[in-house]
Amino acid sequence: MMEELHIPYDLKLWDFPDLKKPDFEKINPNGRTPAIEDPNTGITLWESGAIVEYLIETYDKEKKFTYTSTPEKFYLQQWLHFQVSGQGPYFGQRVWFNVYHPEKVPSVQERYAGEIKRVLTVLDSHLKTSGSQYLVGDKYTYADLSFIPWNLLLPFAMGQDFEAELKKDLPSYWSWWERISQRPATQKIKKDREDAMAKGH
Ligand SMILES: N[C@@H](CCC(=O)N[C@@H](CS)C(=O)NCC(=O)O)C(=O)O
Repeated sequence: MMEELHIPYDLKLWDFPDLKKPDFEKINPNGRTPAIEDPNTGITLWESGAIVEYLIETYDKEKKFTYTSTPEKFYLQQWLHFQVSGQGPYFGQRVWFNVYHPEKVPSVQERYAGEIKRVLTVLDSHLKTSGSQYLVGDKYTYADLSFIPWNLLLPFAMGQDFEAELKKDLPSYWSWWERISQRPATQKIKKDREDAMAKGH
């Protein structure tokens, strides 16, 4: 969101064990990323959905990535809530049980793999039915954007062949994903994240 809005920012990377220590818990008592500190307003904020809404309301003065009309503004909230409660947790649990959990539990790994495909199928059928290029109306908004960080991790969460499967099975989703993932702001954060992961973060 900050890249799209051209808001200058410093990115501070935290390693997982440090998130549950006092230095980070002062920023987010829930000990999870993302969180922001905005020196322009003095606000400290956590929960990705609240951060996105704050950035839009504070910095998107031209309403480039949002709507103020009804019902569009509520549809934006609907997709953001779906991302936060539907996409984020399922994708996150898949990564946890695939990569970090001390035992392999195939039925649990399959459960979250199935949920990932189901969540993406919801996006696909909406895009197919609406015939629109974006989730709400014909404008790229914070609703589309909110799905990017987890989607970029799909090859890591689901394996390298998964994107070919999506291209075949969910064509409306796939053309939407190509459209939004090719944006310069998305490419920039993708590279930043790959560089951070290569350095062991
Ligand atoms: N509902 C939160 C979820 C945050 C979340 O799960 N963050 C993960 C990012 S990978 C995290 O910090 N995990 C590390 C941990 O739980 O220790 C949001 O949307 O901001």
